[in-house]
Amino acid sequence: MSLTLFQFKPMFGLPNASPFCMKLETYLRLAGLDYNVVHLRNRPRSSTGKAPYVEIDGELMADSGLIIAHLERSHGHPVDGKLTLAQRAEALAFQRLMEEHLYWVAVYMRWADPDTRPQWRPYMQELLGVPVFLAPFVARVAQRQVIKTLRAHGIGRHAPEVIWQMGIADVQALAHWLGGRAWAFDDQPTSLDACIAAFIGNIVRTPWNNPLTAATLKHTSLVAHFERVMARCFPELAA
Ligand SMILES: N[C@@H](CCC(=O)N[C@@H](CS)C(=O)NCC(=O)O)C(=O)O
Repeated sequence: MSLTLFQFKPMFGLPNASPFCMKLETYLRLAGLDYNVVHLRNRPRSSTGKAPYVEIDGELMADSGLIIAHLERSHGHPVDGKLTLAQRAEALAFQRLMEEHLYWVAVYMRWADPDTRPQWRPYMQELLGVPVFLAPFVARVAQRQVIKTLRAHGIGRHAPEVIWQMGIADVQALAHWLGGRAWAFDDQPTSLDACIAAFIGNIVRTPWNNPLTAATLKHTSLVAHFERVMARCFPELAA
């Protein structure tokens, strides 16, 4: 099988500043699948217009969750195969908590928080690959678009302190559920561990202060879990 992963370039000492890209790449490493990486310079050319996406034997496929499900099916369930139906249900519920709710608080943290917006600008410029003289203009347009999306989602209609509390509650639920366990289930990491590490890593490795990062750093078991996944899957980047 030939597999090419199209994703953003690494940032913040993380494999990826997109939790979805980091989740998928972590899964590929847990599964021991060979892949090439192409770093995106323009908007993703996937059917959804989002990253990550992959080309598998000439076929394009988008969405980290659908890609993982496809790879699990076609390779004999190398990562999640031992999970019971009840564990799969728990994994799906937490995946949705992170991807459909916590994600939007993280988007707010990175793109829209009026207190720290200027600090994100140089990273955004690097990520979007725009020339310096265009950066302020592109930053304004991109931020306006993100703020519109957050309002359309609904979360962006709340006051900042409410948005932070919503994200902090998600992280707290994850921390309480994981407790002191090394992995989400049993004695081996699964795709849920990839997802947790991708979201927690993207929150704790944010290089500026904000209430979500500060609260997450207090959950030392979650931070240790992220570092465990990094040491196992990305030793070249692990602290
Ligand atoms: N459900 C998708 C979500 C992917 C996603 O939202 N990717 C973001 C980066 S974190 C993206 O490509 N955004 C570009 C855009 O919305 O234009 C997945 O699991 O892959």
